[in-house]
Amino acid sequence: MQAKERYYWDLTGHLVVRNVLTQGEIDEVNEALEHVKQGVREGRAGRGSQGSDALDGTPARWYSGENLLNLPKPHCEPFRKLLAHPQVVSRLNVMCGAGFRLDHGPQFNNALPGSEGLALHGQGEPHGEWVAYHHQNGKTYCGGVTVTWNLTDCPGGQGGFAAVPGSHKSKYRMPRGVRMCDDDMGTVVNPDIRAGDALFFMDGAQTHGTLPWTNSWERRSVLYKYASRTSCRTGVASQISPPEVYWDEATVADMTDEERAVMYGPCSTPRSNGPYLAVDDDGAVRLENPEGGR
Ligand SMILES: O=C(O)CCC(=O)C(=O)O
Repeated sequence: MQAKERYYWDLTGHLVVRNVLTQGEIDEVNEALEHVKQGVREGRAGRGSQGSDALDGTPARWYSGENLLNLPKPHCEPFRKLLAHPQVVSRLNVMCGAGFRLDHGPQFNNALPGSEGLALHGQGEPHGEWVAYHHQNGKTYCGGVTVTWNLTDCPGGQGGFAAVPGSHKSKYRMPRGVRMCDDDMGTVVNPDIRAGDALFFMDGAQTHGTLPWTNSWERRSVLYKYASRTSCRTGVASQISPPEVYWDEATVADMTDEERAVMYGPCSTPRSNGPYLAVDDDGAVRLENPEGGR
């Protein structure tokens, strides 16, 4: 990662790297996407725009079938090639620190002309330490970074990814007009991104979302949701997080519910039914949500 890229990233919270894919590579991904088009679903009307006139449009369209990394060969191959692409590795090593990993995705956005936007979100509202950004002693760290591969042009100001540069350092609540993009005070940018460019953004730390797609062609963007080695962006992973799996049956056998609550494997549990502990006024440790993790 070049020093000037690092400067831009730290300052704004996102970065567009130009011409990462050749036309041949773009064609390869587009061809693979043709095989999953039947899995693209329209969301509920108004779900993304949340009543904002500025974000209004026809329902958003995301792919929701088999994981793109798990498609039958050869269709999974272009998506696997992007996963640990050298241009990604060299930057995520700086952005997230060594040992970053794919947390979820890849997700395919297939907006059609007139597709609605997505209300702005992120910027720590509520603060999520698992995706937060900080910098100290000349190093930056971000818990959650998304890399978006763009297979069609997204000209600036015509819809698609939008963000509030610098919002990852803001100390104040995002005003509703910014969230809804109907009174954004000029804070929202919709960067110019071309087919073959890779977009990196602080997914969670930076305020971001989507503006309605006003182009005459469809949007084809594939989003890879990475996390640093010490972050988890999704909740309890049912296969690997339970104490009996992360440790083993014998170690956690006969533990109290409170003891068991601290034996889970890594998970962010922000929106999941994970176990949380509290200390009563009399000093006793108890489960805040006795059904958590069950
Ligand atoms: O690329 C976009 O349209 C933004 C997607 C987004 O807001 C997200 O992935 O959280």
